[in-house]
Formats: sequence, structure tokens, C-alpha cells
Amino acid sequence: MKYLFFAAVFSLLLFNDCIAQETERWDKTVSEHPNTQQWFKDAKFGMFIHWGLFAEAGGTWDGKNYYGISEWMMNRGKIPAADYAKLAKKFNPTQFNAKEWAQVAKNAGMKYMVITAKHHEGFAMFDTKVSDFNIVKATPYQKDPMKPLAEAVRAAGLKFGFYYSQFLDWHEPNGGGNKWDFDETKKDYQTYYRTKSIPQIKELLSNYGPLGLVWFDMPGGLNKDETQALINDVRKIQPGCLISSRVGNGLGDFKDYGDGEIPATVAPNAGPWEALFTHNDSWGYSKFDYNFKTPNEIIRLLTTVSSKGGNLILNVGPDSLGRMPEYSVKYLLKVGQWLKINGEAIYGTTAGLISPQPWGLTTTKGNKLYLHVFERPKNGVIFVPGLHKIKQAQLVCNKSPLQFHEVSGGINIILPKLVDQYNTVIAVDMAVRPAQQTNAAPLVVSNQYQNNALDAIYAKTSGKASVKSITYSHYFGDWKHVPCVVNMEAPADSATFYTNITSPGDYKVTLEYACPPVQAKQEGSMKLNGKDYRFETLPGSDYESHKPLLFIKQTIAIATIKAAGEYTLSIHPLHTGTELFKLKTVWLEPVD
Ligand code: FHN
Repeated sequence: MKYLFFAAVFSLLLFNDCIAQETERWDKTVSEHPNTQQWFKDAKFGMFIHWGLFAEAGGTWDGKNYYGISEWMMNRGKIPAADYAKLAKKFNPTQFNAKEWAQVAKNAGMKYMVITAKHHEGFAMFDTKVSDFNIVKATPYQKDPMKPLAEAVRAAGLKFGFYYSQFLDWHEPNGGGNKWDFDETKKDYQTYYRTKSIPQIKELLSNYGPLGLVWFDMPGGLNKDETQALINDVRKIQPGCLISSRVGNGLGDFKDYGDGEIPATVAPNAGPWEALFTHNDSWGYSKFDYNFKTPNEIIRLLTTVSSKGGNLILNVGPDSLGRMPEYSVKYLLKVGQWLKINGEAIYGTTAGLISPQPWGLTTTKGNKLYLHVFERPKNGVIFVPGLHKIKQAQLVCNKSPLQFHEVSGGINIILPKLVDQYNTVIAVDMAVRPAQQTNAAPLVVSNQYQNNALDAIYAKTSGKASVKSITYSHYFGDWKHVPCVVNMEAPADSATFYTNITSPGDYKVTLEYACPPVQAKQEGSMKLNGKDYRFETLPGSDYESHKPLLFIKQTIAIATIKAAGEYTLSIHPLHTGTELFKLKTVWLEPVD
């Protein structure tokens, strides 16, 4: 009962009919076995699987459809635990095939798999002696799918891990989160941990062979010492098993960002980290959710995360029969085919030394720099700023050498054509490794590309202005995170972008921003190349974290650049008022 007050406040904050989405604080790496982290750092790509009773419902309860993340339906509908538990009577995944799932992950080029052993609904998808609310005792299936899955995944050469919701349990009177059935003031979280959570975690660590990691989620009810004690329990049974930062209290071996979040900046000495996305918008199987990311989108996502030095864990939500979504199987295979050819530019790499370019991104491995080319410049010349003294450049897919020239400020590499429809990779052997570029490096702008984006994360801010990740959702729980320049309320609050405009000409300048209707019609100024361009803001939508946020694109100028060179572009409100807008991107589109 000691932490009842803390936990009650926590629950109130978190579960007032919706879930909050914020990144857990995570300070440092606590594993006493740092060598065990190497596999994780090198892996880069993993499969997340959300599977539970929610797959049986698929987002529908009592004739009502719940759009959004399906695994939260019980909470959203305030479905009594006893009624919800009846889903188990129907849950019969007769088409589940552990080897097939392992093969899908392997063929996708994934190096680890993490599956929900127990999600917030409280149902154990494994054989547990701790509670009868489990797949063996409560369903017609009567088998433990985790046993063959753990074996098949390891046999396929991948690491295997469990997701375990350690605090939220809507089935149990003492579990976190369910206050529609159980009196919040009578909950005893310590008892919950002692009688269900910790014993089940120990079962998972004892009965399923070597685990690569335990992926804890949504901490609560434990202070730092108690969280450390939980970690110690894990380490006692499996010393090499990694622990996610969502174990809470700033602990854990690797950091997980928010759902669907890519960090804007990552410190070069940051520990291992993971970005987590779901293939469509729901984590659990949802009948209505067909918003699957295309192979191109997944490859770009994986490349983006790798270029920042992290891992991507991508979720799939199998249905109640044990089938993975058709589009997941199909599109992940395409990703795997790309990785088969270009994997050396992803696996085992560290963050790209060169900051993002209009043509794409970079990753690094020792003295090799990989250029991931998404957009081919019209003239085929890839300018890599800050790079000097290279030995060779060649296409990764067929090893054919590419011509290159040292030019002022960098290297030009000639790319005759884009050979890959998703991401053409060039491997560069560096004689000298340049220093890691930061977001402060000037942004290359060129008329060789259809458009040039100056994203908020590259803005240097002054006054009260700052760059902040704005979180919002479309449906319930499908979080979006968009870094924006915020708090520009007075002329001194500005956002400045440093650019390197490599080709003279006319550029159309378009601002992309979100502005609530009541704050619209404020005047702003954009200065570029000695000219001051004025504009008035347009109304979009109000900002509420649980609603869609409307970003508007407003063209405010054509700027003529007479000579190539470095230019600053800065934006600020003309008068003191409310926030001018949340600025996402400034687009510079060459006019032919
Ligand atoms: O509430 C869960 C959600 O259902 C899902 O499991 C995600 C995956 O990261 N974690 C929680 C929200 O952050």
C-alpha cells in the first residue's frame, strides 16, 4: 500500500479515458554485461508482435467498432473484466505456425522478435501456473504457442524476447488501470507485483530458453529501488537478457522512444536505442486498419532510424486464427529482398557521419560511409558535403565503381541512374573519416531536386522559440510525433535555417505549419538573401494531443538566388502576440 498514492495519481493521469504518450526518461545503461548489448546494436531491425484476446475481437465489441489501437478496446469500452474474459472461450488460433512466423521475420531481414506474453488485458499467451487466465487453461486451443515460437525463432538464427506489461492489468483487482470494475482506492500494486507480475516474469525467464530481451511497457507502482530489484530478478535468472527502458524509473539497457517516434537528435554517446512503429496504425489486429506502410516507406523508416544510430522494431498484429496480416507478409518480404542486397549498409552500422541531404541519408561502418540515395539529382551528381579524400565509391548492389571528384566543400559522385526503386546504396571507402556532422551543418539546397525541405529540427532558435516534438493522434492511440518550432510569440523569437544553396535560380518558399483558428491572421516575416517577405498566417486546427493536427502549406515568396553560397533564412512574428504557428518545414522549390 506504500505507493498507493503515487500510483493512484499516476493512474488518474494516464487513464482518464485515454492513454498518454510520452517518452520514458532514460539516463544510462545499467547492464553489468555490456557485451550482451552488441547483438542489439548490430541487429537494427526487429519484429514486434502484439497478440492476445484483442485479436479475437479485432476492434469490435457488442456491435460497436472501435477504430484506433485495438488492444485498448477493453479500456475504451469499459468492458467488465468478466465479460471480456469470455473472448478466451472462442480464441482458437488453429492456423498458428511458429516456423512460418519465424520465417516471415527472417525473410524480412529482421534479427530479433519480441511478442506480447501478457498485454494490458491481463491474459497470458503462455502456460503459466500463476493465473488460469491463460491460453492453455482458458481457450479451446489449450496449447502454449510461445514454446514452439521461441524455438523456431532461435532456430532461424534470430534473438527471441517477450513483451510483458508489468503494471497495467485490467483483469486483476490489484492490477493497474481498471477502475471501471475495481475500486482504485483499494488497489494494492505491491500485491499485484508479488502475486502475478513478478512470478510470471520469472516463468518467462525460466521456461523459454535464452531470451534476448524483456520488453517491459508502461511502468507504474514501483519506485526506483523496487524497479532495480525487478531488474535484479531478471538478471539472476538470465544475466545476458536485455531490459527495455520502459521498465521505468530511468533504468533499462536500451532506450525506447515513444510509439511511432523518431528522435530529432541523438547524442553521439547515447546508449543503444530503438524506435518502435507498427506496420499499420494498430498494434493488435484490427479488422478496419488497412493503413499498412509500403515497402518503400518501411525501407525509408529503417534507413532513417539506422542513419541516427538506432534500431527499428516493427510491429505486426496477427489475427485470432494465428495468421499474420497478408500485407505484412507481402511487404516485409520486399523489405527483406532489399536487405539481402543492401544489408551491409544497415546491419552493424552506426549513425551516418554526414547530415541528411536532399538525395538521402548516410550510415557508417568503420571507414565505410554508405550513401542511401532516395532521390536522384537531375544531373546525376551526388554532392556529399564535408567528405574529402575517398578511395573509391561503388554501388552496393553490383559492386560497379562510380566516378567521383573532389570539389570545394566535399565530393561529387556520379550516379548514372537509380538502380533500386526504393533506396540505391553507394559504399564509399574513406581515407579520412570526417567529424560527425550535427543538425547545425548547413542544409544543402539545389535545383537538382524537385523540392528541398528545411525541417524544424535544423532550426536555430532564439528568444522563447524552441524545437519541440508535437504529439497527436488520428484515431485513438495511433500517435504521431512531429518536431516543430514552437513559442514564436514576439519578434525576438525566431527560427533560423543555415543553408548552402548550391545552384542559383528562383525558389518558391512555402511554409508548412499548424495554426489554431483563433491565432490566425498574425503577421510574420521571412528574411532571405537581404529581402524581408511578409505574410499573414492561415487558420488550421486547434492543437489537442488526442486529435488530428492540420498542417497547412502556404507559399509566401519566390526568392531569387543569384550566386551559389551560404544563406540564412529566418522567420519571426512581426508583432508580439500569441504563438505565430507551429512550424514544421520550410520548403524551397526550384522554379525551372
Ligand atoms: O499501451 C501500449 C500499446 O498498446 C502498445 O503496446 C505500445 C507499444 O509500444 N505500448 C503502449 C503504449 O506506449
